[in-house]
Amino acid sequence: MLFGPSLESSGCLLNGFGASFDGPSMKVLVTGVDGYSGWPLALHLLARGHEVVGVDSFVTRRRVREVGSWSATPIPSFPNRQKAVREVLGKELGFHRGDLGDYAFVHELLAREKPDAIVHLAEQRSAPYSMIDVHHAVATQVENLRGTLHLLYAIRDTCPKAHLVKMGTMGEYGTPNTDIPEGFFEMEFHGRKDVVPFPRQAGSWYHWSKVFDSGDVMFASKIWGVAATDVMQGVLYGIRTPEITDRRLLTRFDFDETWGTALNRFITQAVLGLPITPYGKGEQRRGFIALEDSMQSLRLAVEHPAEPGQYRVFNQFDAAYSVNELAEITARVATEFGLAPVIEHPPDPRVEAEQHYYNPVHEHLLALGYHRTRQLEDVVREIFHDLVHFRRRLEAKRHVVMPTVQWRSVDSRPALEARAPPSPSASPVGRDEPASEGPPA
Ligand code: USQ
Repeated sequence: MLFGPSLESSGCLLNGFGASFDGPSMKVLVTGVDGYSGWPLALHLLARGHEVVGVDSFVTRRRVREVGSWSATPIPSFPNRQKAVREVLGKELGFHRGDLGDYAFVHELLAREKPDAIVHLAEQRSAPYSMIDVHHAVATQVENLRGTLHLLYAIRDTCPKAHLVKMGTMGEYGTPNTDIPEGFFEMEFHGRKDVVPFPRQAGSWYHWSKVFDSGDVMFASKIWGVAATDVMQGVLYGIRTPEITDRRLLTRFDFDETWGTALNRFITQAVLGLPITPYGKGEQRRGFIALEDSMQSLRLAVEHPAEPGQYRVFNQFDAAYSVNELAEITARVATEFGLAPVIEHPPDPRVEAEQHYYNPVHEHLLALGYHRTRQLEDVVREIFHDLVHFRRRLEAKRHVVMPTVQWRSVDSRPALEARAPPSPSASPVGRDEPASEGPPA
């Protein structure tokens, strides 16, 4: 493994945020650095003493606008984000604006930066977005696979020792009526045994793109010796990490039906006085992990790299909850904020089991020293606290919260476009104006 110059030895000292890494400092390329988890990951790795270079095309900003929404937290332009990192953390965050769909860009990026590790988060991440119509399905699969393949080829040709940490999803496995191992299991068939990838049964075009991606990374590892960690992450929730000590360092927080994840949406619904919406029976169980603990997990993967030619899989979540349980916790905490939420069960717009067995194994990260630091209810309280502050930004977009994208029926594009516009009185005013939410000029 190649290591970049130590930031501490070059005089770039930690600023009191988190413990520094006692191994050699690494140079980490974070693709999707402008996103919900890319941004706090960059902050976390910088605080640990690593050198971080980010890359992003700002496509998430554009696509959230496409569905008529925005982040609850106002997001500064990227140059202003870098400036805030400099002023608050005393660190330099490198950055390249570009699209992983452009192979010349990816090749030049990796040839120039020669990172020790690449954390690949730059993918279309929304299942509902991928289910809108044929164009969104194709864009999701083409872009996600193309970006990963471009990275794999560029790693082979420019930095073959780099460790690729690729963001996958627990949703690749679906909800089989057996325990779910971490990537591989021993299969016996007609009297013969082998260790093989556990079957994937994804539940959206988006989740299938992740399955195909995993196959590509596993294959590149086999033929070229790429060191790879494939992270099967559960559903994220949360708004803060320890490095987010200043308003300018906030990460984005999506809450609309297309981009928001379940718990983040439930809390938004409670703040807005909308019904909390566990779909169908609400007994769908998923693995969940707080944003802060996801950062810890990704950092552990970076600091304990896979071996050349090794393809390893981490099931990255803390605990499984049903969406009913999340709704109940949300409703309980909401009352502490003087809210009176109601829970409703709209018909499930997705095609998924609404009651099922769910017991995935998650041991690999624990073996690397992972420990849960955030309890669900504390994070729920923290999100409420922040969202009450950003309430006007939520109010302005209340019409994009309830579900319209349907998995089983006709294209959902007309339903999305027919959503009522916000009433004039709900328009945002004052300090939460979203003027800075666009890409930099
Ligand atoms: N759900 C509700 N009500 C809602 C929203 C969601 O009951 O208002 C349910 C869904 O039907 C689903 C569960 O909550 O059963 C999770 O849905 P989600 O929207 O929070 O998460 P999902 O679409 O699965 O995707 C999210 C991220 C994706 C990541 C995935 C991890 O958007 O990037 O890969 O979580 S996992 O779910 O483990 O596959």
